[in-house]
Amino acid sequence: MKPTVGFLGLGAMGSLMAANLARAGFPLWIYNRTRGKADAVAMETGARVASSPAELAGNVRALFTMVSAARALDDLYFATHGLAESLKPGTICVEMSTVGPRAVIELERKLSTLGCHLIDAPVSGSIALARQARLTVMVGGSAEDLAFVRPMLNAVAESVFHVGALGTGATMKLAVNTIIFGLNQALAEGLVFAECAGISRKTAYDVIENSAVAAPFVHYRRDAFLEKQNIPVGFSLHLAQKDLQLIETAGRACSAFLPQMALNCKVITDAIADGRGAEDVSAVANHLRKVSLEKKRD
Ligand code: NA7
Repeated sequence: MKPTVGFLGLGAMGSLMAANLARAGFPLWIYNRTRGKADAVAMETGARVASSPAELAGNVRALFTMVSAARALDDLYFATHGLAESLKPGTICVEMSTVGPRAVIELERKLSTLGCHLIDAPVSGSIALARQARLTVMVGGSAEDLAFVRPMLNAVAESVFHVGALGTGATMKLAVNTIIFGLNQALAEGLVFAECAGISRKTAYDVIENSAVAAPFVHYRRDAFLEKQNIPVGFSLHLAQKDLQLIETAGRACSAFLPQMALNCKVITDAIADGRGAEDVSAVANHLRKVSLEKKRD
């Protein structure tokens, strides 16, 4: 009999990951602040919906959190009827959001007083990869705790890396994201440069996608950059700014010199000030188009 697991945070990524855990045969309890999303996952998977994080905590051997920010994590654990009210000693808590190493280490300090174990296991990969259970997971924490949850991580991921001690998974995720934001910025810039010189956007993208820089990111962001209709926001500029601020803090803590990150942060902050915060990160290209047009008029 597989151990019963819990999953909290059923947003765009979390709902797909929880469904894959259920598909792999793990008895599953789920919780989401907005109940309707949990009911939808339950309809699809047969998972049991907890009425509070506390109810979920009392029923599981391991639990997974996938939320938008450290504040959300704090609410799930420590608000009234939060996880901390009924976590059993020995429960393994797996933190999969992008919250940075400081939040993870702070959380571990509190959970250790309850006799619970924490590992950080953020993910890299698109919504499509989450659906196909082909994410990459980077883990910080003890090898023993990882061994216990590895079959569960294998249910959502293609690759699971043990990076090192607690917090290193969270840091590694930020290192990957600083490259993602660099790629996003470079792609937007190359595209807008070509367009300003009179080359069609589609032609420019076709060339980039078949050139030496054709990383998987360039392929799966094609529709977003070519602005096809009805493409959902994959990753908002507000979320990108949150991640870049986490990268800045974590980089400063270890004296890493990150000039590309600083520039990407500035461009994204300018795009948000221009009213684009809720748009997809590919909207950086629209921001560059607008500034380029203004320069042309000057
Ligand atoms: P989404 O789709 O924006 O989902 C965010 C989830 O976080 C969603 O379940 C939210 O619940 C939950 N959330 C946000 N704030 C809170 C608070 N205060 N309390 C409880 N739950 C909360 O994000 P993704 O699934 O795409 O991504 C999640 C992580 O992966 C994130 O760290 C990214 O950086 C990468 P709601 O449904 O709004 O009630």
